[in-house]
Amino acid sequence: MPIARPAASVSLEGFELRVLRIPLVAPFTTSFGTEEVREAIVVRALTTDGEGWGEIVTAAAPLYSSEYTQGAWDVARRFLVPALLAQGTVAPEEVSGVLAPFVGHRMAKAGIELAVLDAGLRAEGRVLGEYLGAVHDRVPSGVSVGIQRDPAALVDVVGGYLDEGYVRIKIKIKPGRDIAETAALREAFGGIPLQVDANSAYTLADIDTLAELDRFDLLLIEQPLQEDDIVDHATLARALRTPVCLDESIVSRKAAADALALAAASVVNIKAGRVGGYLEAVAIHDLCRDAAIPVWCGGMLETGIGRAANAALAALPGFTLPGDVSASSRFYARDIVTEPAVLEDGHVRVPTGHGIGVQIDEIALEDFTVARETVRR
Ligand code: OSB
Ligand code: MG
Repeated sequence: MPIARPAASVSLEGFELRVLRIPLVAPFTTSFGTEEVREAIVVRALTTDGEGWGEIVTAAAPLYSSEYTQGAWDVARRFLVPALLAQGTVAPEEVSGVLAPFVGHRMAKAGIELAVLDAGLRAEGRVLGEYLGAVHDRVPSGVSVGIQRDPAALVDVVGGYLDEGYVRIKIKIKPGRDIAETAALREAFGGIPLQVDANSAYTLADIDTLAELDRFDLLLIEQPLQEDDIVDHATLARALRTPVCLDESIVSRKAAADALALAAASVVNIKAGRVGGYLEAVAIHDLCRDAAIPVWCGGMLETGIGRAANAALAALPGFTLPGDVSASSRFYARDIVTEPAVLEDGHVRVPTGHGIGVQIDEIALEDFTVARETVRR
């Protein structure tokens, strides 16, 4: 369902941008590298009716996608923020149109749009989940597990998450760190809901290895090939029994429609940052729902800001698979919101406060800030 009732327009006075560096509880290793610190940009929209918060989910280096923190910082302060401030008054639903002339930079746009949306909803006393069309008050929580030293270490780490109550395990894989890892988890934990994420580490030349995964009854394999390999993903999908899910490739509703038309994916991971915002994410949810394609909510190691908004998004009816919507403690010993998301019976609550529904811990925010700039009208 498209957004039923638009949010209030806001009269913009400025935007505060901050780069944060928040230590992770443990290094997070994927096929493209290891992160020990989360570098994120927090956006504070300053309006005549109060503030709104958003998060730009870029990482320090352009390894997952072409976006990265310093690039997002530059495009935000030089182009995106000035374009919005030039409007003066803007409705949250108008933000993407105002920013559309600037090509790409979807994560930067998404974080700014969320700040404006949060400001508009808070000013009206409305809740993000209800605004987006949420139909659940809590969502099942899956966990994304990085590549470990060896399969035995992976079994240990996954065992800990299962003990905590996570209802679905996703492991990162790459060539040479795939079959033995998956086999070890099946051996140790039997038929748990399990999926793998390759972050583009394979090519069609690896089709035999990828077909070996078929014997493990995985929920899905996420993004085995490159971002622009839509036709190759379709070829691979025909050769595998394991459902192919796309992450990196789905950068917009157009990309989603094209992937579905080519049968390149039978499941879609939706990340608001990757697609340019929560409204675009809802549009992709809607088109996948119409096409009977299950979706789930991906994550980008969000702080409590993005984590709250992701829980709201994941509560829409088409999100029929558990998402990477984990507790704050999965990544952080200390978060920047006053009530970080916790795991309750394998689920995370959809916030019910106004806007994104969480309050900023200004002391933590200050402690993690490494750069800041305020751009005013
Ligand atoms: O591919 O889903 C991914 C984190 C950073 C970049 C890409 C990905 C991920 C994750 C973590 O898998 C998901 C989370 O935030 O829990
Ligand atoms: Mg992924």
